[in-house]
Amino acid sequence: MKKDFKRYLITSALPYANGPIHLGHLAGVYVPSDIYTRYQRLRGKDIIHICGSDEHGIPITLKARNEGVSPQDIVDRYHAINKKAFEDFGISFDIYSRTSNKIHHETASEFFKNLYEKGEFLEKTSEQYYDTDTNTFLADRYITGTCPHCSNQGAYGDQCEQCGTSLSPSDLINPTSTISGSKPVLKETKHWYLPLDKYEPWLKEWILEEHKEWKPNVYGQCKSWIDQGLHPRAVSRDLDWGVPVPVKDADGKVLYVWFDAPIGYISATKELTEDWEKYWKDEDSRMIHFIGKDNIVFHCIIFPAMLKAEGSYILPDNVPANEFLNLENDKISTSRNWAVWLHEYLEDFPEKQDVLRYTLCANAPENKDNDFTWKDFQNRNNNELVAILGNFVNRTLVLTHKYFDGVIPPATTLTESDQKVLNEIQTIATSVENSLENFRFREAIKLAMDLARLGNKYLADTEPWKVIKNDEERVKTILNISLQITANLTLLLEPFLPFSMEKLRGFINFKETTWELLGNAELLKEGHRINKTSLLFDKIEDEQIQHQLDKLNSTKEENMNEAPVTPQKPEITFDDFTKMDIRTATILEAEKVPKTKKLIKMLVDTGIDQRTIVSGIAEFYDPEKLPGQKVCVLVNLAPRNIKGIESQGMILLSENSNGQLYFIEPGEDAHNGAEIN
Ligand code: B3M
Ligand code: ZN
Repeated sequence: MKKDFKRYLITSALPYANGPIHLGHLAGVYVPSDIYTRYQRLRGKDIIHICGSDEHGIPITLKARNEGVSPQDIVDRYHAINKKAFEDFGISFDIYSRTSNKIHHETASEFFKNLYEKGEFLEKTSEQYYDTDTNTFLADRYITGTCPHCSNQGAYGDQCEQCGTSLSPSDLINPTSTISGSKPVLKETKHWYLPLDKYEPWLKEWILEEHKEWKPNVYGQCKSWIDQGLHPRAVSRDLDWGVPVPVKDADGKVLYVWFDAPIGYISATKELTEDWEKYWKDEDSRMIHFIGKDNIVFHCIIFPAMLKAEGSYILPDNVPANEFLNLENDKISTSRNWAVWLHEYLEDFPEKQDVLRYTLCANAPENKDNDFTWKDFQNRNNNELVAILGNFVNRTLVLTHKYFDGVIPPATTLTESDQKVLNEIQTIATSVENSLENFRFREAIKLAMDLARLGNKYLADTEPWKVIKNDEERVKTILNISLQITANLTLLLEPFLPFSMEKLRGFINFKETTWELLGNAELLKEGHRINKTSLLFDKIEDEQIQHQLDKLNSTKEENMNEAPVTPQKPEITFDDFTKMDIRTATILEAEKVPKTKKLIKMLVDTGIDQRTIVSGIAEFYDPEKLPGQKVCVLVNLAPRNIKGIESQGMILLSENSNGQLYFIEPGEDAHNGAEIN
């Protein structure tokens, strides 16, 4: 942060109101944004946290069509569900608005009109895919086909979810209408385009020069977009759901959802406060967008270009986007029901919101995709929350009741090590602050737990339960210090574990929630009375974890039974088959192809020769572990150039129902070059 800002404007990505929220959403966006906001609030900052439902776009209309209900029915349903889920998990937005609101339609409409009148748009008629069965233009997710980059057959018209490339419908090979399954035709239509190319020099300067402090994953994605060259981007769609394009001759056209959704942050602020302009238009305001990695380009390039074109708004100062969270080693997927839905979690673990918040933060996908496992969840709870934090607090409070009737004893004489422990509180607090200011939430929560570790160690070192037998004065001091640590914990952990800290404040009868008090060794005064206590956390048993794993396993089985089987290909002769020369081979060397997500380059011993083969398996195999792996290779396939490397043959792979690829493995003792028939 370069300057001292007067106020903070925090936005969290507006989730589409087409389905419930799962723990991937929570980990990637809302737990970090909530921790950050709560922390700044404790510091007394002027801060607002904005969110709401994204209720436009094809994700909504598709869902409505699939269910045979209206888009409004869909957004009403999921807006209510998601709003409640966020509340249940203590995600403390100042407003959870929605983009179907009147105020949003007006704001987005005005924004568009403003740019239109300034001549900021290009107006262009072009041919686009059209579904004649349903009379619909096929944009974005209304159209699927094969990705030209990775050959994924289910790529969407706006993005390939397998390789992450952003696409337009004309990039797709074999395009098909998602609505009717028919082959689309081309038809002329007019749209408005934001000339991103015009903003390229400015974006280069603003991001690549002035925001080198952005997280490497964010900066890197922006750089790669800018380096590839920016092009005008359509900001309208032929659709009957959304904000109508507010100019003449625009019947049947609405604003592209990614044009209106970020304006939703502005409309929600307007709805929240009459004073909205001071957050959006004053250079002393610091805007921070919390998002997942698939939203980076929209928040770092397109929305800033829109704001710049408008001219009176501030720009985001940081966009701490996270990577994705996987679940038990597999991509979270709504369609495959491979997810943990927040409302279901709360049914199984009532009042354990903080355990999930804790696990998701401690294991957040900050710099790379990460995996959530139920085992890790159990370990974090049992070995950290129960064994460290809960244990320390419980011992302190129980002993205070037992020896001093629940009244804070005086700290009479401090030893040197007592003083050291007290000083350490401030040191820990400062390091937590530093991590939070830099959006390093995993580090922050680990450091914050160090205070509980410190307390535990202090009790273990001083052993008040033994000392009580012959030196009650000393025990008074020990417990006084332990109680001060406990009170400090309620402040330090409040952003991370708000439910438990509220409970703990109740136990110790302490009301302060001011960050500046951290480090204070007299938060609880001598003579102050604490309340009755109970356990702060309790153990999660193996059976509870097994129950979750069983649920996921039954999902997996259902998916397996439902996995679509492609129809049989046209008949071939035996001769056709024998033309293929497939051999047993062994991988000798393997390395990732730079600047690709999926490709691994291998040196393979086919028994005939040693040759180079490139294969799209980097998501499933670690190159370091590949040497020695036996594989089957189609050796007489004509060489192909893949990312500038000549690939001489093809390794045979099978795919499971989750899209995971596996080597087809020859028998253990098959020698290199053995034919496979
Ligand atoms: N609804 C996309 C998403 O949920 C989108 C975010 C909008 S933020 C302005 O991934
Ligand atoms: Zn792809």
